[in-house]
Amino acid sequence: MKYSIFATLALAALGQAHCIAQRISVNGQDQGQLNGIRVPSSNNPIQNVQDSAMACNKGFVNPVSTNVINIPAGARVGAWWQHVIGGPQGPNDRDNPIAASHKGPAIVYLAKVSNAGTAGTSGLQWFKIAEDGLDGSGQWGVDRMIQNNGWQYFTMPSCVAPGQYLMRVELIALHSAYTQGQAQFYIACANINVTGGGSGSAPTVSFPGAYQANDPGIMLNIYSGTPGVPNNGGKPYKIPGPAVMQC
Ligand SMILES: *[C@@H]1O[C@H](CO)[C@@H](O)[C@H](O)[C@H]1NC(C)=O
Ligand SMILES: [Cu+2]
Repeated sequence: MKYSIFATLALAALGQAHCIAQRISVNGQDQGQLNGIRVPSSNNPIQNVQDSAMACNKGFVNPVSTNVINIPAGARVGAWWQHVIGGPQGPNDRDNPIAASHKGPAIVYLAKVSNAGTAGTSGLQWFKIAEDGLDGSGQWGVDRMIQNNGWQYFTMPSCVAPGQYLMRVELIALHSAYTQGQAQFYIACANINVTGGGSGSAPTVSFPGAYQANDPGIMLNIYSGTPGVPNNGGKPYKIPGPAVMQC
């Protein structure tokens, strides 16, 4: 039964068309592979919004980096996503940095901690510092990450209070999100020290807790309009979570 073998392999390949955040850049300076970031060893997404791994993922590469990356407030920051740790999975990997089917937003949160290198990830209060959803041309945050060769770029708000934080970078893939529980959450947390900055504030949330399985930005059919066009039927997309910090 050659056909069924091929079909099974194809499905398995699709099922693994995921990604892992593994590198941070600050104002164009690459901070190095696995440095200052808690990187999961599996590229499988989290799908249960109540999973404790919604904070910072789980199953980290060993040893986990305890280095802390200095980030000036106002800096242009990047998080590098690739299909597997190290980059593409083999030559001509069409699913690097992630399968193009995986449309959805790119989001960043911070949580204040006393020691970013060693802080635990439960019970933290997270505020949102950046989000990139669906634009008027039908492009998603994930599309922009792919166009930037895996870099999710954002700005560290100029008014963030100086000090140490966990920085939670997140992509949400919505291609199957028309079924509850099928949105895919890709998450990693970096250990950072914000320098400069100010005294800005923003609403905080918990992970898990901030998202519900039936949130309008988590359970929806992004193919609800023109068949095959993942633009949410031309309607605005509501990015999940609280409002972004404003300075
Ligand atoms: C954070 O930055 C401040 C200001 O530059 C510095 O004094 C402090 O040592 C840094 N902390 C860490 C953990 O890097
Ligand atoms: Cu996937």
